[in-house]
Amino acid sequence: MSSYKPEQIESKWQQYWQSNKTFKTPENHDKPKYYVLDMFPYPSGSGLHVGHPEGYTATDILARYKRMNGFNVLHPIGWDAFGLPAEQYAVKTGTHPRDTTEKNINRFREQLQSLGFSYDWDREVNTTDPDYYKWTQWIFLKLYEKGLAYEDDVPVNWCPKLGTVLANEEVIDGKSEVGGFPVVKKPMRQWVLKITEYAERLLEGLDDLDWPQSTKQMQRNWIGKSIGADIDFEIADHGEEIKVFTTRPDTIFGATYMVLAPEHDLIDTITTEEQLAAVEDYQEQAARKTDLERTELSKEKTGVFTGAYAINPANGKKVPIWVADYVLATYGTGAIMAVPGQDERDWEFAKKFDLPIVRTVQPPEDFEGKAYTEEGKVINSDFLNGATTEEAKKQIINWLEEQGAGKEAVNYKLRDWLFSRQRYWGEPFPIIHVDGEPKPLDEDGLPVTLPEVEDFEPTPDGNPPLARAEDWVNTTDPETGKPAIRETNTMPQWAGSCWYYLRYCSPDFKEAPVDLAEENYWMPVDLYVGGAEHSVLHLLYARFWHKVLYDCGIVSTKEPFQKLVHQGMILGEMEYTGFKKDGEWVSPDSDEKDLDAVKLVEDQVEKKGDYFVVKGTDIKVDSKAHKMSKSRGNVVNPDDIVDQYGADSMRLYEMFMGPLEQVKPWSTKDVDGVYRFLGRVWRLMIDEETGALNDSITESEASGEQLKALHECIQKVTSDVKELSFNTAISAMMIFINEAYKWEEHPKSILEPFVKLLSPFAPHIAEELWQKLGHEETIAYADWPEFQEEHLISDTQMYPIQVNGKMRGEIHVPRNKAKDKEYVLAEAKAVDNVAKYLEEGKLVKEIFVPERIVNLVVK
Ligand code: ANZ
Repeated sequence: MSSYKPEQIESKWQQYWQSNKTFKTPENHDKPKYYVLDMFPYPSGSGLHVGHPEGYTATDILARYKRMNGFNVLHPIGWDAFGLPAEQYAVKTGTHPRDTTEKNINRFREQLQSLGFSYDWDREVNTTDPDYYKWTQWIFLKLYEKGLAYEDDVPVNWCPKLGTVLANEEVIDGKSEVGGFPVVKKPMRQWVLKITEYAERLLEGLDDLDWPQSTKQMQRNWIGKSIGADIDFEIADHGEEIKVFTTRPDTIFGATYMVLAPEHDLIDTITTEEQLAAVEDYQEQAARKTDLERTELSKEKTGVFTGAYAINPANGKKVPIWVADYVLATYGTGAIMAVPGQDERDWEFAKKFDLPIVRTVQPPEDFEGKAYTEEGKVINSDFLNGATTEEAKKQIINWLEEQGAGKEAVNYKLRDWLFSRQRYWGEPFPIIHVDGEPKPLDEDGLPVTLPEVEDFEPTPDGNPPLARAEDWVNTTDPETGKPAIRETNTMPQWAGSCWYYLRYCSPDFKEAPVDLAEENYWMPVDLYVGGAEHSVLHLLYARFWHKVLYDCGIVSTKEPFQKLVHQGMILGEMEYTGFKKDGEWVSPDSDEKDLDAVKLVEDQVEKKGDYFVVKGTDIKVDSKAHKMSKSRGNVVNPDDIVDQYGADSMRLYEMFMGPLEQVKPWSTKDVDGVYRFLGRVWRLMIDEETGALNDSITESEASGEQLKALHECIQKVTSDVKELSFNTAISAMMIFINEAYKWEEHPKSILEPFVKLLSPFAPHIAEELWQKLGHEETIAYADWPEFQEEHLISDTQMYPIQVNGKMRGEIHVPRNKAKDKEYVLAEAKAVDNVAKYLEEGKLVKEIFVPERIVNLVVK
């Protein structure tokens, strides 16, 4: 019972923490706070994967470290549990998504508890719990009240044969992924959230956030702000105008034709009789393509003439109006002025349809390209000639404003957020329809709970599954008693994760999604850790809702997540492939043909320089780690690792693999390495036979050397934890333990601080050792060891001893004698290997450099 047996220690401490509620969040606000948050998991049917504990261990270390540093810590977890997999499983098996979800959550909870994470389990949230989604619905009502939620006919992917709407990913080359049936873009009534109204604030808010630069850049690109002008082109012999958005108003004299998106409203009114059939035919074809297919630069341009002309306001020239699908209905105004001289797509199009090309920027002499898209000197542009692009933009905008033909404009790529899904397993909308008009329910009508249905598929007429629950759908307006129909769409899975971090601040609050006093104290989140796959959507949607809640006075903070870190993906074990020719190993780079590939295991290869070779040879092998996947058979199950090595080893290993944010291959052999390290920690303190403290552990005073080793470790671990550099912190602890094994005595005053340093990483073994060292209280709130610089200075000074400039030995003198020339020289001369040379000749000179070196010159 005395050697290191994690299975006996770990469940004991997990039970202790649970029954003592060790990690209950303090209710008071009288200490500084630290809110450390994990992206809550979707409880899938396959349980935790090894990527989960990576981020979760990192945040747990911080949570524990901060508690030991006197902070009130909020470290919660919950479940993002609405979503498609549970619903698809229900369609297949008839099992209600609620049952599947509950089962999966129970499994996830057990797994997380078996890893010893210090969550406050009293604050668990579950997005599918009516007590939770009541508030998701409540926030929707706020959005509705503010005019930020509206119904619109949105083009969706409609598959008539399957009778359903499909996601973009489910459509391949205009056909359904399942069955290969034609899919068309069809406008359908949907709920949309006006995120575009917050585009500028979502952009500005990024500046002050401590987030990875790449993530901020992805958000900026997604929002896609462009500054330019809106310009009105009059349609010849027609009362109407075409409004275009352009980022290059300076090129207007080169606008030789115009293009409308195939969905543009004006097409019907301006197309001439002769062109009507061709235009309608073209519109139909365009409806079958995705935006990506339409705008790809390499795709052959297509289009059709409407028969109508517009007047270029700059020079009064008549230019033809075309319809082409490289212009998207959803960006800018859905129409462009085409400037083939300066725009590549317009160039391709003009060449194909033989439209005029006028350059308005002077290309350099050696320019051989087609459209010249850079800036430069303006040409062929009347009063703009000679100006730079920058100047010309200002001049033409002023001129257009004077003429009443245009104005400066800003455009965003960001689109309003399509917020409804034709699914069962999501939050119902708190909306009824009375006389065909949407009407929000009152707050006291919440939550609108999901009705029971037997069949989770959409109905044959394309309605969501909720339409089957007729008793639920047909209701009355609580205000007037009139018959009403409930909204049968549900919210997308993003909804619940837009505000869960707020619920944790006051999970039982009955008046609002969050108690403002608690929000005031806990928010913003000080550290948020989760996958980089959420760089755009989740993080943007949550920021949007947060800003709306700020405007409603529900929260006091403008941004939810102050610091963000993405953990790197964990790949499967390295896979090695050697190559043979006629039974002999050859390098994969060799010129030989028809090599036989041979799978090798780790023991058959070794690292040489930057690559791996067949063990005992210089012959290179291919080495590569792949994403973990069932089909590849390289999935590591965290449960197996915990069973075999214990949770502390699992935690320590995942932090030791390499920098948190890096992509890293798994290596079970290295798990064994950290397991052995923990075994060494254990045996340093515990007698293998009796299970009691070793005799070497004493109350005696620590030596200078011991203090130095400890304080080096404290300094390194403390600064590394602050920087989330956990792998190097663990190395520092390993160095300490190696040092400690050299000592005969182990003062408690040295070992206790070390156990504290270890505790955030490997909390179970730390609690056990802490107890054996004589403490009755948990280590979770012990004071973090304080680093004292003075101990770093060693209490001895080393002098290298040279004779005639050659190194002949070294001495260690006590610190208080280090500058004592006579003492040091006497000690130096007494070294056997030095004395030998002194005897052979005559000492003519003694060079003494204090605290550096001794050199004796002999003749
Ligand atoms: C004339 C022009 C001349 C343009 C030139 C570019 C270069 P960003 O920067 O992405 O905002 N555009 C506008 N609306 C469009 C739509 N609905 N579909 C496809 N293209 C559209 O791009 C703005 C530019 O993209 C606009 O400026 C317009 O072409 C085009 F030398 O107008 B430009």
